[in-house]
Amino acid sequence: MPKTETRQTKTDTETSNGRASATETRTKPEGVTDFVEVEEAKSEYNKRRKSQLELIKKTDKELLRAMLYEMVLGRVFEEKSAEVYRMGKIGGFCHLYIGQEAIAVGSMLALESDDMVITSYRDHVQAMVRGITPEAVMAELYGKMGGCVKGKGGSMHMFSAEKNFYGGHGIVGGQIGVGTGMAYAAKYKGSKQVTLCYFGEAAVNQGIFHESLNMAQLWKLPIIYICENNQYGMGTSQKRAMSIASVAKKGDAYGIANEFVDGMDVMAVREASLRAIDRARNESLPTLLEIRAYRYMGHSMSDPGNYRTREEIAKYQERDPIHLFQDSLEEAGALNDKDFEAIRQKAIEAVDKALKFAEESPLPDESELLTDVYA
Ligand SMILES: Cc1ncc(C[n+]2csc(CCOP(=O)(O)OP(=O)(O)O)c2C)c(N)n1
Ligand SMILES: [Mg+2]
Repeated sequence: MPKTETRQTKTDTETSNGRASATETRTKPEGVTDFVEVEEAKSEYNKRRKSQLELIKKTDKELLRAMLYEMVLGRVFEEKSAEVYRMGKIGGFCHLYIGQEAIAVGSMLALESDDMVITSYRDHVQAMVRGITPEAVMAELYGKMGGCVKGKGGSMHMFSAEKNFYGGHGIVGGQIGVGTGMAYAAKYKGSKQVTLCYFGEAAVNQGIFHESLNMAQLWKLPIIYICENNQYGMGTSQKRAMSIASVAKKGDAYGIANEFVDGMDVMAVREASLRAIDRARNESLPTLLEIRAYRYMGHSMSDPGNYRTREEIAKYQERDPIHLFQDSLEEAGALNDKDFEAIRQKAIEAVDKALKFAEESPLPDESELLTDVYA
């Protein structure tokens, strides 16, 4: 069991979400992540930094610019979503992606446009990286007609058949089975499409993960299972819920190629994704990627967050994926301060435009109530 540590705090000490603690002493909850893991990640990153800078120098500048833009857009979009959610403009559940941007960007910008993507409810940024406009995502959050599914799905159910983005699923792990079926269909039709299937680490404890991986390897399906390990399933730390810490190694049980990836390093995510995409497209074989990041915000907007400390969050934020990428781009001489500012401004303008669109978009007409509803 993880160590439990008690320490003295002042009465006005706050929990991670800003609530005052009532007691003089506070017990660190079991399973709070040890900081040592951040230190290890830092030292590994330093070891591969030289080769990463070389890689950046060889990468197309427009692609690097697009990667940074999508990460910044995702961050600004989610910050704005939190703001308008608190104002009561968005209803229902709302799960933010802040801290995980490098995963969506590093993996999806390595795909071809006819490849397929399926994911969980933490889907706003993934939808945008896949090409659904910020306007259509924001209007969907508002439940308006201009949303990508005309306001019927809301935060958890972004979808676009045109962009081959197949949701946005609320049942933990449900998309793993559906994604496996999508990859089976692609193989059956000989379409050469690759499927990217995202899920959180808490979904890995479910049967559907194991059944799907078994079938994918047995039937040699062109799929990449991406476990976005943000280290928490709602308020439960992975350490309290999983007997073996490595998600990647679970792939060994089914003979699936697997890799652990630093999810704060967008170039590392891209490289691992390219290897897996190549395996899927050219050998019709699955891969399991465990991409480890950290969820900065609560599980959803209604999470009080009193199961972890501010210090823990701050420690992970030292390796912020956007800052790490900017530093590398600058050091490699690929982009400069002016470029960063221009990218940030463009993202702010895109989010402002999306917000205006969502505000002005009409609510769905009553006639929409049963349109496109199948169950
Ligand atoms: C089958 C099922 N069980 C429980 C829930 C409630 N639930 C919603 S999100 C969640 C945690 C999932 O965590 P993880 O898979 O790590 O994804 P993350 O939210 O961290 O992205 C749970 C238990 C659910 N939606 N579906
Ligand atoms: Mg999680």
